[in-house]
Amino acid sequence: MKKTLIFGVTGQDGSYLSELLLDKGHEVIGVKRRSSSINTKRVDHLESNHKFELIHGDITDTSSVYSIINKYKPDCIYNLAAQSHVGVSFNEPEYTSQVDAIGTLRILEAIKTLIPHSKFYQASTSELYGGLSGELLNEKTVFNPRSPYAAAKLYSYYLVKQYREGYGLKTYNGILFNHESPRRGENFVSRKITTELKKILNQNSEFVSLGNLNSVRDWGHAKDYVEAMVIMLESCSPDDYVVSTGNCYSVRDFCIQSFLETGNVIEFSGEGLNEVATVVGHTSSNITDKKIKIGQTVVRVNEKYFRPLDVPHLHGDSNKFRNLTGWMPKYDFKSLVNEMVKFDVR
Ligand code: NAP
Ligand code: F7E
Repeated sequence: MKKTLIFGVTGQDGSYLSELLLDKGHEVIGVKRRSSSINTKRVDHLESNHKFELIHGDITDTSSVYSIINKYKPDCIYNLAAQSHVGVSFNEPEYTSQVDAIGTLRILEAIKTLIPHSKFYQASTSELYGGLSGELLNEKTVFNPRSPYAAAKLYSYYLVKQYREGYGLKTYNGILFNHESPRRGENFVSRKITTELKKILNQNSEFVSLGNLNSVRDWGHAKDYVEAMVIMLESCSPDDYVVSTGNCYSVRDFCIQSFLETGNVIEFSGEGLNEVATVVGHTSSNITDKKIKIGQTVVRVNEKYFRPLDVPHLHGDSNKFRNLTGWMPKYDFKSLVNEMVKFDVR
Protein backbone atom coordinates (compact mmCIF):
# COMPACT_ATOMS: atom_id res chain seq x y z
CA MET A 1 0.00 0.00 0.00
CA LYS A 2 1.41 3.40 -1.02
CA LYS A 3 1.59 6.18 1.54
CA THR A 4 0.76 9.61 0.10
CA LEU A 5 1.06 12.99 1.78
CA ILE A 6 -1.04 15.91 0.49
CA PHE A 7 -0.32 19.53 1.39
CA GLY A 8 -3.47 21.52 0.55
CA VAL A 9 -5.85 18.62 1.19
CA THR A 10 -8.77 20.88 2.19
CA GLY A 11 -8.81 22.66 -1.18
CA GLN A 12 -10.74 21.85 -4.36
CA ASP A 13 -8.02 19.63 -5.86
CA GLY A 14 -6.89 18.15 -2.53
CA SER A 15 -10.36 16.78 -1.86
CA TYR A 16 -10.80 15.15 -5.29
CA LEU A 17 -7.24 13.82 -5.19
CA SER A 18 -7.80 12.23 -1.77
CA GLU A 19 -10.93 10.46 -3.03
CA LEU A 20 -9.11 9.13 -6.07
CA LEU A 21 -6.06 7.91 -4.14
CA LEU A 22 -8.19 6.24 -1.46
CA ASP A 23 -10.10 4.46 -4.24
CA LYS A 24 -6.77 3.24 -5.58
CA GLY A 25 -5.90 1.81 -2.15
CA HIS A 26 -3.41 4.47 -1.02
CA GLU A 27 -3.06 5.55 2.58
CA VAL A 28 -3.62 9.33 2.50
CA ILE A 29 -2.24 11.76 5.04
CA GLY A 30 -3.70 15.22 4.48
CA VAL A 31 -2.24 18.37 5.97
CA LYS A 32 -4.76 21.01 7.08
CA ARG A 33 -3.74 24.36 8.43
CA ARG A 34 -5.04 25.87 11.61
CA SER A 35 -8.03 28.13 11.08
CA SER A 36 -10.40 29.99 13.40
CA SER A 37 -13.38 28.33 11.72
CA ILE A 38 -13.87 24.90 10.20
CA ASN A 39 -12.04 24.57 6.86
CA THR A 40 -12.48 20.83 6.26
CA LYS A 41 -15.92 20.74 4.61
CA ARG A 42 -14.54 19.37 1.32
CA VAL A 43 -12.99 16.34 3.07
CA ASP A 44 -15.32 15.77 6.04
CA HIS A 45 -16.97 12.86 4.19
CA LEU A 46 -13.60 11.03 4.16
CA GLU A 47 -13.11 11.15 7.92
CA SER A 48 -14.58 7.69 8.53
CA ASN A 49 -12.16 6.08 6.05
CA HIS A 50 -9.48 4.38 8.15
CA LYS A 51 -6.89 4.97 5.41
CA PHE A 52 -7.41 8.74 5.60
CA GLU A 53 -5.72 10.85 8.27
CA LEU A 54 -5.95 14.63 8.71
CA ILE A 55 -3.11 16.32 10.54
CA HIS A 56 -2.26 19.92 11.36
CA GLY A 57 0.60 21.62 9.53
CA ASP A 58 1.58 24.73 7.62
CA ILE A 59 4.04 25.11 4.77
CA THR A 60 5.09 28.55 6.03
CA ASP A 61 6.64 26.75 9.03
CA THR A 62 9.85 24.85 8.31
CA SER A 63 9.71 22.77 11.50
CA SER A 64 6.13 21.72 10.75
CA VAL A 65 7.00 20.57 7.20
CA TYR A 66 10.17 18.79 8.36
CA SER A 67 8.56 16.94 11.26
CA ILE A 68 5.57 15.76 9.18
CA ILE A 69 7.80 14.38 6.42
CA ASN A 70 10.13 12.82 9.00
CA LYS A 71 7.25 11.16 10.85
CA TYR A 72 5.35 9.72 7.88
CA LYS A 73 8.13 9.23 5.29
CA PRO A 74 5.59 9.01 2.44
CA ASP A 75 6.19 7.41 -0.98
CA CYS A 76 4.59 10.39 -2.75
CA ILE A 77 4.02 14.02 -1.81
CA TYR A 78 1.61 16.36 -3.61
CA ASN A 79 2.13 20.06 -2.95
CA LEU A 80 -1.25 21.63 -3.68
CA ALA A 81 -1.01 24.12 -0.82
CA ALA A 82 -1.10 27.73 -1.98
CA GLN A 83 -2.54 31.18 -1.63
CA SER A 84 -4.16 30.36 -4.95
CA HIS A 85 -6.09 33.56 -5.76
CA VAL A 86 -4.27 35.64 -8.38
CA GLY A 87 -6.20 38.83 -7.55
CA VAL A 88 -5.46 38.51 -3.81
CA SER A 89 -1.74 38.08 -4.55
CA PHE A 90 -1.55 41.76 -5.62
CA ASN A 91 -2.68 42.79 -2.14
CA GLU A 92 -0.72 40.14 -0.23
CA PRO A 93 2.43 39.66 -2.31
CA GLU A 94 4.81 38.84 0.54
CA TYR A 95 2.46 36.32 2.15
CA THR A 96 1.83 34.77 -1.28
CA SER A 97 5.56 34.20 -1.80
CA GLN A 98 5.99 32.75 1.68
CA VAL A 99 3.42 30.08 0.83
CA ASP A 100 3.69 29.62 -2.94
CA ALA A 101 7.47 30.01 -3.33
CA ILE A 102 9.32 29.42 -0.05
CA GLY A 103 6.76 26.81 1.02
CA THR A 104 7.87 24.64 -1.90
CA LEU A 105 11.53 25.16 -0.95
CA ARG A 106 10.80 23.95 2.59
CA ILE A 107 9.21 20.75 1.28
CA LEU A 108 11.97 20.07 -1.26
CA GLU A 109 14.71 20.57 1.35
CA ALA A 110 12.99 18.12 3.71
CA ILE A 111 12.61 15.57 0.89
CA LYS A 112 16.29 15.94 -0.10
CA THR A 113 17.41 15.26 3.46
CA LEU A 114 14.87 12.68 4.61
CA ILE A 115 13.28 10.79 1.70
CA PRO A 116 15.23 11.38 -1.54
CA HIS A 117 13.58 8.37 -3.24
CA SER A 118 10.01 9.64 -2.89
CA LYS A 119 8.04 11.27 -5.72
CA PHE A 120 7.04 14.93 -5.52
CA TYR A 121 4.25 16.67 -7.46
CA GLN A 122 4.26 20.48 -7.64
CA ALA A 123 1.06 22.34 -8.56
CA SER A 124 2.47 24.57 -11.29
CA THR A 125 0.16 26.72 -13.32
CA SER A 126 -0.70 28.23 -16.70
CA GLU A 127 -0.38 31.63 -14.99
CA LEU A 128 3.39 31.24 -15.56
CA TYR A 129 2.82 32.12 -19.24
CA GLY A 130 1.17 35.52 -18.89
CA GLY A 131 -1.06 34.80 -21.90
CA LEU A 132 -0.26 37.90 -23.98
CA SER A 133 0.30 36.27 -27.37
CA GLY A 134 -2.83 34.17 -27.79
CA GLU A 135 -0.65 31.26 -29.04
CA LEU A 136 -0.97 27.62 -27.93
CA LEU A 137 1.12 27.20 -24.78
CA ASN A 138 3.27 24.16 -24.05
CA GLU A 139 6.39 23.08 -22.14
CA LYS A 140 8.63 25.00 -24.56
CA THR A 141 6.82 28.35 -24.37
CA VAL A 142 8.68 31.21 -22.68
CA PHE A 143 7.22 32.23 -19.30
CA ASN A 144 6.06 35.77 -18.53
CA PRO A 145 4.47 35.87 -15.04
CA ARG A 146 2.08 38.81 -14.58
CA SER A 147 1.20 38.66 -10.87
CA PRO A 148 2.92 38.07 -7.51
CA TYR A 149 1.16 34.68 -7.55
CA ALA A 150 2.69 33.73 -10.90
CA ALA A 151 6.12 35.03 -9.88
CA ALA A 152 6.02 32.90 -6.72
CA LYS A 153 4.90 29.85 -8.71
CA LEU A 154 7.71 30.46 -11.22
CA TYR A 155 10.25 30.33 -8.38
CA SER A 156 8.77 27.00 -7.31
CA TYR A 157 8.74 25.72 -10.90
CA TYR A 158 12.49 26.32 -11.26
CA LEU A 159 13.28 24.87 -7.82
CA VAL A 160 11.46 21.68 -8.76
CA LYS A 161 13.57 21.48 -11.93
CA GLN A 162 16.81 22.21 -10.06
CA TYR A 163 16.22 19.61 -7.35
CA ARG A 164 15.48 17.09 -10.13
CA GLU A 165 18.55 17.90 -12.23
CA GLY A 166 20.95 18.76 -9.40
CA TYR A 167 20.07 16.19 -6.73
CA GLY A 168 18.31 13.52 -8.77
CA LEU A 169 15.00 13.90 -6.92
CA LYS A 170 11.86 12.53 -8.59
CA THR A 171 10.09 15.85 -8.96
CA TYR A 172 7.26 16.77 -11.33
CA ASN A 173 5.82 20.12 -12.42
CA GLY A 174 2.21 19.70 -13.51
CA ILE A 175 1.54 22.92 -15.44
CA LEU A 176 -2.22 22.83 -15.07
CA PHE A 177 -4.61 25.19 -16.83
CA ASN A 178 -7.72 26.48 -15.01
CA HIS A 179 -9.89 23.75 -13.59
CA GLU A 180 -13.19 24.22 -11.83
CA SER A 181 -15.94 22.19 -10.17
CA PRO A 182 -18.77 22.52 -7.67
CA ARG A 183 -15.98 22.53 -5.04
CA ARG A 184 -14.25 25.58 -6.55
CA GLY A 185 -13.74 28.49 -4.12
CA GLU A 186 -16.59 30.99 -4.44
CA ASN A 187 -14.32 33.94 -5.22
CA PHE A 188 -13.02 32.47 -8.49
CA VAL A 189 -14.95 33.75 -11.47
CA SER A 190 -16.62 30.47 -12.54
CA ARG A 191 -18.08 29.66 -9.13
CA LYS A 192 -18.89 33.31 -8.46
CA ILE A 193 -21.09 33.28 -11.57
CA THR A 194 -22.86 30.03 -10.64
CA THR A 195 -23.47 31.00 -6.99
CA GLU A 196 -24.69 34.50 -7.95
CA LEU A 197 -26.95 32.95 -10.59
CA LYS A 198 -28.75 31.05 -7.84
CA LYS A 199 -29.36 34.32 -5.94
CA ILE A 200 -30.71 35.99 -9.09
CA LEU A 201 -33.09 33.09 -9.78
CA ASN A 202 -34.32 33.25 -6.18
CA GLN A 203 -34.74 37.04 -6.48
CA ASN A 204 -32.25 37.62 -3.67
CA SER A 205 -30.09 39.61 -6.03
CA GLU A 206 -30.61 41.38 -9.36
CA PHE A 207 -27.24 41.00 -11.08
CA VAL A 208 -23.68 39.72 -10.70
CA SER A 209 -20.81 42.27 -10.77
CA LEU A 210 -17.70 41.13 -12.61
CA GLY A 211 -14.38 42.55 -13.77
CA ASN A 212 -12.63 41.69 -17.03
CA LEU A 213 -15.15 39.84 -19.23
CA ASN A 214 -12.66 39.46 -22.09
CA SER A 215 -10.29 37.04 -20.32
CA VAL A 216 -10.09 33.72 -22.10
CA ARG A 217 -9.34 30.52 -20.19
CA ASP A 218 -8.84 26.85 -21.09
CA TRP A 219 -11.34 25.61 -18.51
CA GLY A 220 -11.43 21.96 -17.43
CA HIS A 221 -12.94 19.93 -14.57
CA ALA A 222 -10.86 19.39 -11.41
CA LYS A 223 -11.75 15.67 -11.37
CA ASP A 224 -10.07 15.17 -14.75
CA TYR A 225 -7.05 17.15 -13.59
CA VAL A 226 -6.39 15.25 -10.35
CA GLU A 227 -6.57 12.08 -12.43
CA ALA A 228 -3.82 13.57 -14.63
CA MET A 229 -1.69 14.27 -11.53
CA VAL A 230 -1.89 10.64 -10.43
CA ILE A 231 -1.22 9.26 -13.93
CA MET A 232 1.79 11.59 -14.16
CA LEU A 233 3.42 10.22 -11.01
CA GLU A 234 2.49 6.63 -11.80
CA SER A 235 3.55 6.42 -15.43
CA CYS A 236 5.77 9.34 -16.51
CA SER A 237 9.40 10.12 -15.82
CA PRO A 238 10.09 13.10 -13.58
CA ASP A 239 9.67 16.14 -15.86
CA ASP A 240 7.38 19.11 -16.60
CA TYR A 241 3.97 18.45 -18.19
CA VAL A 242 1.18 20.74 -19.41
CA VAL A 243 -2.37 19.56 -18.64
CA SER A 244 -5.17 21.35 -20.49
CA THR A 245 -8.35 20.68 -22.45
CA GLY A 246 -7.18 22.51 -25.59
CA ASN A 247 -10.45 24.49 -25.80
CA CYS A 248 -10.92 27.98 -24.52
CA TYR A 249 -13.77 30.35 -23.70
CA SER A 250 -14.12 33.87 -22.32
CA VAL A 251 -15.61 34.94 -18.99
CA ARG A 252 -18.47 36.32 -21.11
CA ASP A 253 -19.00 32.82 -22.61
CA PHE A 254 -19.06 31.36 -19.08
CA CYS A 255 -21.87 33.76 -18.16
CA ILE A 256 -23.89 33.02 -21.32
CA GLN A 257 -23.59 29.23 -20.84
CA SER A 258 -24.45 29.37 -17.11
CA PHE A 259 -27.66 31.34 -17.64
CA LEU A 260 -28.56 29.15 -20.62
CA GLU A 261 -28.32 26.04 -18.41
CA THR A 262 -31.22 27.52 -16.40
CA GLY A 263 -33.26 28.34 -19.52
CA ASN A 264 -32.46 32.07 -19.49
CA VAL A 265 -30.99 33.44 -22.71
CA ILE A 266 -28.78 36.50 -22.18
CA GLU A 267 -27.08 38.94 -24.55
CA PHE A 268 -24.23 41.34 -23.90
CA SER A 269 -24.29 44.95 -25.11
CA GLY A 270 -22.32 48.13 -24.44
CA GLU A 271 -18.59 48.51 -23.94
CA GLY A 272 -16.00 48.67 -21.16
CA LEU A 273 -17.42 49.61 -17.77
CA ASN A 274 -20.84 50.11 -19.41
CA GLU A 275 -21.12 46.59 -20.76
CA VAL A 276 -24.11 44.65 -19.41
CA ALA A 277 -25.91 41.38 -20.06
CA THR A 278 -29.69 41.34 -20.30
CA VAL A 279 -32.21 38.49 -20.45
CA VAL A 280 -33.60 38.36 -24.00
CA GLY A 281 -35.51 35.08 -24.05
CA HIS A 282 -36.31 31.76 -22.44
CA THR A 283 -35.69 28.16 -23.35
CA SER A 284 -36.17 24.80 -21.62
CA SER A 285 -33.87 23.67 -18.81
CA ASN A 286 -33.43 20.33 -17.06
CA ILE A 287 -32.14 22.13 -13.96
CA THR A 288 -34.86 24.60 -12.99
CA ASP A 289 -38.19 26.08 -14.10
CA LYS A 290 -37.41 29.47 -12.59
CA LYS A 291 -37.28 32.21 -15.21
CA ILE A 292 -35.82 35.70 -14.97
CA LYS A 293 -37.96 38.45 -16.48
CA ILE A 294 -37.12 39.54 -20.02
CA GLY A 295 -35.16 42.79 -20.01
CA GLN A 296 -33.60 42.33 -16.55
CA THR A 297 -29.90 43.24 -16.45
CA VAL A 298 -28.13 40.27 -14.89
CA VAL A 299 -24.41 41.04 -15.41
CA ARG A 300 -22.68 44.38 -14.81
CA VAL A 301 -19.03 45.39 -14.88
CA ASN A 302 -17.44 46.78 -11.73
CA GLU A 303 -13.98 48.33 -11.77
CA LYS A 304 -13.15 46.91 -8.36
CA TYR A 305 -12.76 43.41 -9.83
CA PHE A 306 -10.08 44.47 -12.33
CA ARG A 307 -6.48 43.52 -11.52
CA PRO A 308 -3.45 45.81 -11.93
CA LEU A 309 -2.31 43.35 -14.62
CA ASP A 310 -4.37 40.54 -16.11
CA VAL A 311 -3.65 37.45 -18.16
CA PRO A 312 -5.73 37.85 -21.32
CA HIS A 313 -5.64 34.49 -23.08
CA LEU A 314 -4.63 31.00 -21.92
CA HIS A 315 -4.88 28.12 -24.38
CA GLY A 316 -2.97 24.95 -23.55
CA ASP A 317 -1.29 22.33 -25.70
CA SER A 318 -1.00 19.16 -23.59
CA ASN A 319 0.17 16.84 -26.42
CA LYS A 320 3.38 15.84 -24.60
CA PHE A 321 1.39 14.43 -21.66
CA ARG A 322 -1.44 13.02 -23.80
CA ASN A 323 0.90 11.22 -26.19
CA LEU A 324 2.76 9.60 -23.29
CA THR A 325 -0.26 8.56 -21.25
CA GLY A 326 -3.41 8.66 -23.39
CA TRP A 327 -5.01 11.00 -20.84
CA MET A 328 -8.11 12.80 -22.14
CA PRO A 329 -10.52 14.99 -20.19
CA LYS A 330 -13.97 13.45 -19.73
CA TYR A 331 -15.69 16.82 -19.27
CA ASP A 332 -16.07 19.50 -21.94
CA PHE A 333 -17.00 23.14 -21.30
CA LYS A 334 -20.77 22.51 -21.47
CA SER A 335 -20.77 19.52 -19.12
CA LEU A 336 -18.51 21.40 -16.67
CA VAL A 337 -20.84 24.42 -16.56
CA ASN A 338 -23.90 22.16 -16.40
CA GLU A 339 -22.55 20.32 -13.32
CA MET A 340 -21.61 23.54 -11.52
CA VAL A 341 -24.94 25.26 -12.23
CA LYS A 342 -26.89 22.14 -11.26
CA PHE A 343 -25.01 21.92 -7.97
CA ASP A 344 -25.44 25.58 -7.05
CA VAL A 345 -28.96 26.18 -8.34
CA ARG A 346 -30.47 23.00 -6.96
P1 NAP B 1 -7.49 25.91 -3.30
O1 NAP B 1 -8.87 25.37 -3.37
O2 NAP B 1 -7.29 27.36 -3.02
O3 NAP B 1 -6.69 25.05 -2.21
C1 NAP B 1 -5.47 25.48 -1.67
C2 NAP B 1 -5.14 24.63 -0.47
O4 NAP B 1 -3.92 25.10 0.13
C3 NAP B 1 -6.21 24.69 0.65
O5 NAP B 1 -6.30 23.42 1.23
C4 NAP B 1 -5.58 25.66 1.64
O6 NAP B 1 -6.05 25.52 2.96
C5 NAP B 1 -4.12 25.22 1.54
N1 NAP B 1 -3.17 26.17 2.09
C6 NAP B 1 -3.10 27.51 1.86
N2 NAP B 1 -2.05 28.02 2.56
C7 NAP B 1 -1.47 27.00 3.23
C8 NAP B 1 -0.37 26.90 4.12
N3 NAP B 1 0.36 27.97 4.46
N4 NAP B 1 -0.02 25.67 4.62
C9 NAP B 1 -0.76 24.58 4.29
N5 NAP B 1 -1.82 24.62 3.46
C10 NAP B 1 -2.17 25.81 2.94
O7 NAP B 1 -6.70 25.62 -4.68
P2 NAP B 1 -6.99 24.51 -5.80
O8 NAP B 1 -7.83 25.12 -6.85
O9 NAP B 1 -7.38 23.24 -5.16
O10 NAP B 1 -5.54 24.37 -6.44
C11 NAP B 1 -4.58 23.47 -5.90
C12 NAP B 1 -3.19 23.93 -6.29
O11 NAP B 1 -3.07 24.00 -7.70
C13 NAP B 1 -2.81 25.32 -5.79
O12 NAP B 1 -1.43 25.29 -5.50
C14 NAP B 1 -3.06 26.22 -6.98
O13 NAP B 1 -2.22 27.36 -6.91
C15 NAP B 1 -2.68 25.31 -8.11
N6 NAP B 1 -3.37 25.50 -9.39
C16 NAP B 1 -4.72 25.58 -9.44
C17 NAP B 1 -5.36 25.68 -10.65
C18 NAP B 1 -6.86 25.74 -10.73
O14 NAP B 1 -7.36 26.16 -11.79
N7 NAP B 1 -7.59 25.31 -9.73
C19 NAP B 1 -4.61 25.69 -11.84
C20 NAP B 1 -3.22 25.58 -11.75
C21 NAP B 1 -2.61 25.47 -10.53
P3 NAP B 1 -7.46 26.22 3.42
O15 NAP B 1 -8.53 25.26 2.96
O16 NAP B 1 -7.32 26.30 4.88
O17 NAP B 1 -7.54 27.55 2.74
O1 F7E C 1 -10.06 34.60 -12.86
C1 F7E C 1 -11.44 37.46 -14.58
C2 F7E C 1 -10.08 37.60 -13.94
O2 F7E C 1 -9.84 34.28 -10.41
C3 F7E C 1 -10.21 34.23 -14.20
C4 F7E C 1 -6.46 30.06 -10.06
O3 F7E C 1 -6.91 28.77 -9.80
O4 F7E C 1 -6.39 29.65 -12.42
C5 F7E C 1 -6.95 30.50 -11.44
O5 F7E C 1 -6.55 31.84 -11.64
C6 F7E C 1 -10.34 35.49 -15.05
C7 F7E C 1 -9.31 36.56 -14.73
O6 F7E C 1 -8.88 32.57 -12.02
C8 F7E C 1 -13.90 38.45 -12.10
O7 F7E C 1 -9.58 38.92 -14.06
C9 F7E C 1 -13.53 38.81 -14.20
O8 F7E C 1 -8.81 37.14 -15.90
O9 F7E C 1 -11.29 32.69 -11.74
P1 F7E C 1 -10.09 33.53 -11.67
P2 F7E C 1 -7.39 32.85 -12.53
O10 F7E C 1 -6.94 34.22 -12.19
O11 F7E C 1 -7.34 32.45 -13.96
C10 F7E C 1 -4.96 29.62 -12.48
C11 F7E C 1 -4.55 28.64 -13.54
C12 F7E C 1 -4.32 29.39 -11.17
O12 F7E C 1 -3.23 28.84 -11.08
C13 F7E C 1 -4.93 30.08 -9.99
O13 F7E C 1 -4.55 29.44 -8.77
O14 F7E C 1 -11.61 36.07 -14.76
N1 F7E C 1 -12.56 37.97 -13.77
N2 F7E C 1 -14.35 39.13 -13.18
C14 F7E C 1 -12.77 37.71 -12.47
N3 F7E C 1 -12.11 36.92 -11.60
C15 F7E C 1 -12.58 36.84 -10.33
N4 F7E C 1 -11.97 36.01 -9.46
N5 F7E C 1 -13.69 37.55 -9.92
C16 F7E C 1 -14.38 38.37 -10.77
O15 F7E C 1 -15.35 39.01 -10.37
